[in-house]
Amino acid sequence: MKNAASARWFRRAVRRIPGGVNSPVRAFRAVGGTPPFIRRARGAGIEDADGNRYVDYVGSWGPLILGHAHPAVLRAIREAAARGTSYGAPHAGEVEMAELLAGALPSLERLRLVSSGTEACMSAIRVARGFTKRDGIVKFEGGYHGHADFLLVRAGSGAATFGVPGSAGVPKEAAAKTATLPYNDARAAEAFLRRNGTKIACVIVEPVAGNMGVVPPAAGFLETLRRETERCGTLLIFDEVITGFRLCWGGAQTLFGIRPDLTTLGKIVGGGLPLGAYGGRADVMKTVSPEGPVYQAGTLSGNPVAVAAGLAQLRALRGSGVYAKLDGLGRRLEEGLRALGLTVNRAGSALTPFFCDGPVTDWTSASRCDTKRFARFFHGMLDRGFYLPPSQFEAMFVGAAHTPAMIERTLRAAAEVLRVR
Ligand code: KE4
Repeated sequence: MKNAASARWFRRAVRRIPGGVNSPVRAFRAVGGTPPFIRRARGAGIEDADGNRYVDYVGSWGPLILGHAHPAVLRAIREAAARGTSYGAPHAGEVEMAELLAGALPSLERLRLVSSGTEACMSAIRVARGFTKRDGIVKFEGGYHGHADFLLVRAGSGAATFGVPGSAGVPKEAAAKTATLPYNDARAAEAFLRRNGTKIACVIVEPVAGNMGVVPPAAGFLETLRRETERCGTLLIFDEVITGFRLCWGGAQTLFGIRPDLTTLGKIVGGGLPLGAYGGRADVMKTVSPEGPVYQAGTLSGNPVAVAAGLAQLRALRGSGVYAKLDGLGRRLEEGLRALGLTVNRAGSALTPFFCDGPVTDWTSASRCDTKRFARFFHGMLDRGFYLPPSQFEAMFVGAAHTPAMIERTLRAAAEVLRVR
């Protein structure tokens, strides 16, 4: 693919923006090369500054389940923007959004709209700490919940100990209250909570992990977290920023029949504009300012244009039967890639081809992947017009704009790449 225009833009970008990007993964550091600068997108297709076209399996990292520039979403954005882009005051749309989210996820008795998944997770954890008056939190290796200090934490010396900073700039005190446990290890979680539970405000978990590549929950894992958190008065937070409205209308909590105390949302609920949400038990959310003592705020929280985009996408999703179509396309892609010798994990329309032998069930197994082979596969696919996430540890997303023919073309390209690289 010719990339002179993207290369020019990238050279300008790196002079003013760290890594030339506004979010690290976009810099292609994990796969090498120059990231295409995208100039337009529609449906399942994106086009870069050099006019190259791709079938897009990133979908802006999950939000665009109906595809890029969906007509209903664009219309809603145009109409909302014509009424003003932000009021900094309550408006009807945020009430309609709150009611729609609560209707889809019954655990969301009360909720707050924010502007990103990071804000949703950061706020939910502050609420859990305020409600329980405890400081400790538990996350899982390979789990990502945005970039709040206390979440950028690596496992300490032993996995079941409190954490150490996972990023420069995070004070060790901020990490010291965060324990990182192995994902899908129910026994480790049970043992840790039995020993430390009375100090733990919350356990935050991706009910289907998406940030080590897609890793579904092992049988009994989520049920153990629910039982053990209940036992010690710790709040269970389902981070459904990826899984919310991705796996099914009611998210992972509906699919697995588990009621968390708090849920975080993002991505799809904003229809491609900045919107997140957190919420859950009414008694817990009563602690949020101005009703209660836990402060959380945001200039653009519940932004009317973002809410309009999100409502349009969710209303187009609701009852559309699209999930059956997405599952079918995802299954065909999974089976086709597996037939080429790859390990593939899938949850609905989110899937990851892993370049490793054996199953991928947690961070330890995911981290054994051959990331150089993945990088070669990534570029082979990009050169053939298929835009995959530029990291082994991310999810591919199939959306409503993808077609069976696109999936077949993708599989033919993959077979060619895997034969030649
Ligand atoms: P944002 O702040 O990026 O909107 O959401 C943070 C977040 C929270 N929880 C989960 C489960 C998430 O996956 C994310 C963000 N996901 C990454 C990619 N896996 C976003 C892409 C990026 O960082 O550029």
